[in-house]
Amino acid sequence: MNLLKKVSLNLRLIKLKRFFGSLFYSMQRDKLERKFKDVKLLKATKLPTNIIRTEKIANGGIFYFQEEVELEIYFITTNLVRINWKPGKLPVPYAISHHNWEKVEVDFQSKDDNWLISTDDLQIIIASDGSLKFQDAKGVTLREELPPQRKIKANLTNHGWVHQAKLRPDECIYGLGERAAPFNLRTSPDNINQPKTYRMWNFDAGGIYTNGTDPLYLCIPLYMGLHSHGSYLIFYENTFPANFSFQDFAVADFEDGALRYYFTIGSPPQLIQRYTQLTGHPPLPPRWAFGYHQSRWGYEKEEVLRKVAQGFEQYNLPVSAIHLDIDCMDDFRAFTIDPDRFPSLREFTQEMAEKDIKLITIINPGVKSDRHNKLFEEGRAQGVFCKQPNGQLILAPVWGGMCAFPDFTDSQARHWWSRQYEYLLDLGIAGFWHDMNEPGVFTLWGDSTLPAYSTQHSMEGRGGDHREAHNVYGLLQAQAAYEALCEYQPEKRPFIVSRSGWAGLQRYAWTWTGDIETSWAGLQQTIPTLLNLGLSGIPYSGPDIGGFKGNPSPELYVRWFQMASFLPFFRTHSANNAKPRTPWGFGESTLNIVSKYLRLRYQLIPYFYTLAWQATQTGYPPIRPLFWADLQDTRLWNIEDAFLLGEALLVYPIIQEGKRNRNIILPKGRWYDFWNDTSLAGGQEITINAPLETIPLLVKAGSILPLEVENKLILHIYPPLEASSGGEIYSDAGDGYGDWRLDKFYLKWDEKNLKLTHQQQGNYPLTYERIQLHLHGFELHKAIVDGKQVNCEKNCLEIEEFEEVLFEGELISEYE
Ligand code: NBV
Repeated sequence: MNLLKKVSLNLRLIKLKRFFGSLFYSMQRDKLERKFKDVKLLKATKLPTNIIRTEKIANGGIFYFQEEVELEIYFITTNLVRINWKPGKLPVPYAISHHNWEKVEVDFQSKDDNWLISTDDLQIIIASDGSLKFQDAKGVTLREELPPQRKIKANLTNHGWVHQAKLRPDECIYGLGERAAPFNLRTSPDNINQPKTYRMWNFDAGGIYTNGTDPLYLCIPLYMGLHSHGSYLIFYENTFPANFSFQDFAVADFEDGALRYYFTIGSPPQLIQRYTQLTGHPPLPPRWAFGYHQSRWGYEKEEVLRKVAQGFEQYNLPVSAIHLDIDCMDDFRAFTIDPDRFPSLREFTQEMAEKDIKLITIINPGVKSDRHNKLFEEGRAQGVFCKQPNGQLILAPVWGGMCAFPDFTDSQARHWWSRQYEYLLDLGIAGFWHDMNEPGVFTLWGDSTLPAYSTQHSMEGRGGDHREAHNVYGLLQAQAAYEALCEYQPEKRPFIVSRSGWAGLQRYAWTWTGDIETSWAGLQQTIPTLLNLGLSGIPYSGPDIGGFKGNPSPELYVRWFQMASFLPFFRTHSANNAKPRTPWGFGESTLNIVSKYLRLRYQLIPYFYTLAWQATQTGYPPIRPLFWADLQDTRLWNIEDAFLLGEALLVYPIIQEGKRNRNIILPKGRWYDFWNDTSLAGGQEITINAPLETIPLLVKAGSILPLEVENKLILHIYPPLEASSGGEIYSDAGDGYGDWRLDKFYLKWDEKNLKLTHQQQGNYPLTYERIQLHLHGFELHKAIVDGKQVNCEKNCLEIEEFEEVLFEGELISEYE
């Protein structure tokens, strides 16, 4: 039999095996679920009736209603409150990273028929029927909640809660984690691509998804409401499946658990800041992570990877990481490397390290159940896998056939899993890419995950089924990996990418937007998906450049690449049946364009890195919606085809085939066209040219944009519209936890001249040989650096460290 025939026969056999595995599993799952599913029908929904007693407690109060319903209000700070309606199983606090809050002065009084509980910043009016009104310090109502409904089953057990709030006509809704939906999640009746209900149930889209697919891999029961009276954020600390919808009312319908939520008011940046104070700030990633990542499902052997790396060398293109998909595993067994295809991985990682390329490997949570699989035998002996109520293992098919699944809600299982990373770290693997961790399994029908009722979890010892554990499965796997990397490589910062997750994932991992379809619609969907992830506290994400399944046209690839060069996670990836996708794979003219953006991205790394440092302090995502720049301009509330990168850059990608210009709305202030310095008045709507080689990119007046070119730091200075502005650059060794420095810059008008002052904090030495100052929108006549006149040419001057520079000249004031 010739090789081709043999391969195709093998493939068919594998497919057949998979088919029968999935069939068997789907049938067995249904049988199990029939046995354990609580089929007693919903009997009634009950509302709290009257308040029969109240109790003042530290930081808040408790309201006892008839019908055995209890409401606890607890102020965590003066503007962040935790509300808990009972009864209902309290959550294991997986999302919460900060527990020791200070005492808050709370005022507690009855007023007419209502109760009022307040701090200096936030007041809550509790009516005797259980409806709540949230007001700011001035008494402006920001949210009105209806009395929550408690769902009761025929056996009188609790069955979760339905929570509703009135939405204002102009109110926009954002968040919910990862969604293939419009940026504003409020249902608009005429948008057919919009889900009417958003499900909270992490879901493996199974190789492809498009606009309107819901749910996706990473759901977070959090949303932000923005309307003409202000904005607020609500985060439900409940991991059970739920349905959310936003028509006239915001409805959150949970299948079980207590109705427990955190609520805060303020501007969107303040909301993110408070939410990430509660659930954790993202740690600083290693600096190389902001470089370019090349990936493909189908890099089958060492030689193929070597060729890819050589391609980057040959075309003189920078690359920071190459990802190894499931092709690198030995018989799809977790934490193994195929010895035939990667015979000397240790030497290979070293060879790549010499070229400054890191290798990242995929990790799937399923452990192949096979007596010859050491990991499986060890895990079984230690009792770390998920079980059925009768103690038997839950097995489900993934790549390697029937697999057992570590119960990451058990700290011992996490610890056991953590230990497994050491082997690959020791081989020189620099980071890990967690896939299929919803967890996703192969089914022929029904939900493609573990049985919801019959899979038992530890939930840190207190017990629970998969309905409760499912949404935190990926989060806790990421925690195990993060802790492993901290332990085994304390001198390095972890780099983990996780497809699934929940509130708090930002503490451990990046994510990517999974198997987005290769199409213009897929490109367009990426922006709202990333914006909503950012507003859900997840700052680091990006799409498969070009889409996962299918082959992008050169034009689609160029436009996708251009956009992605301004996104935190900058990675090309594709399915195994797509053509190999590299910057040089589309011909010379595409290569010329793409390499220009690749280089620009590397120049922008000091800017990305500074944004990352800022995220460690504030939780702000690098990618932000346009309203971040001016909340008062309601036109910006629905913009979903553009984004801000930090404070300084505004990116208006081209997301339609054949388009060579596009309409843009500029937030207030003044903006400069990055490519030609044209100065544009904020607030206006204009058309901007975008030939194939150009992505519309604008810089805000007053910015100091740091670019790194070889050993030079170029500060691009855009004069402020107001009297002054400022900027900062964070730097350190790029990895580890050593010295750092923060260079702060201030720009100030001194009549017609512009003054730049510089202050340094921290001890890390400046590693650049030279600093170039490049002025835009200003005709430079003379520059005086720390009292001495310095040569300047074409609006540029080169200096070393400085404290103060006076730029004499004139603002080029006319603008379009
Ligand atoms: O491991 C294969 C793929 C991976 O390339 C992709 O990025 C993941 O989202 N993985 C999904 C599993 C197979 C999907 C059909």
